[in-house]
Amino acid sequence: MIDDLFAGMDLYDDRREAPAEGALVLHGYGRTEAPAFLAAVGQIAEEAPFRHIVTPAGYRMSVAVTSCGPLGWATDAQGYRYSPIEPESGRPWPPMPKEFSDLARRAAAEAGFSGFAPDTCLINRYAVGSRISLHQDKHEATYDAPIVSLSLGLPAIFLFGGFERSAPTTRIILGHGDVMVWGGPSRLRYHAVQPIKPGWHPDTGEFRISLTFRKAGRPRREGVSGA
Ligand code: MD6
Ligand code: FE
Repeated sequence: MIDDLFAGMDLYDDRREAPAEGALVLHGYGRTEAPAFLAAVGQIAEEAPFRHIVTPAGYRMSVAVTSCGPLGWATDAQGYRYSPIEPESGRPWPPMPKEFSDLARRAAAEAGFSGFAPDTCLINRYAVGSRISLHQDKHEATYDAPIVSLSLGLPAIFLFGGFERSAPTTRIILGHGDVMVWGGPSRLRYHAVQPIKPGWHPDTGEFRISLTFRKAGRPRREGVSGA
């Protein structure tokens, strides 16, 4: 059944879906950039290797992560946080390639969020069977900016929910090159990634890679001295 759905995907290569107000799926939006982006991810991972995050509760996540940009995703006994330093190496995260932030800014603008300037790009690597359970993204200093995610490689079933964990979810298939934006009234919607199904993609092999762009740090208050 699902295989049939995936088999039909090419027919709908650049279709757009708006699962809720403030949310937009741009199928195929990053397909042209994908090979260069994957090469850049390989370079970033040489400097800041993919690591399996161990949650504050001691659970080792199945998804491996790294980051680029001024801030990166870190976790320790105190919980999750954004840090300018990669905790294992003590060094700053690799810079965010301009092509990454440009794509994120253009995609955000398509969804009505102009001027998006991400200060972090979280790179997730999902092996077959890896998943992320239902959660809200709320570790950022401001919810004014949207979240932009680019999917590469094996497809994922993304569940897009409501404002309570128990709310019904919409299933969205995110394939290679698909971009999803959620912000404004949808910024705090619960979401999840279902376990990645076995498969093989010519560009990523047995993995799904997602790049998620966020404005994590303090909003710049322009014109306010000392801000
Ligand atoms: C995705 N990731 O990889 C969705 N959220 O497509 C997330 O929703 C996410 O990977 C917060 C922190 C890390 C994540
Ligand atoms: Fe999330």
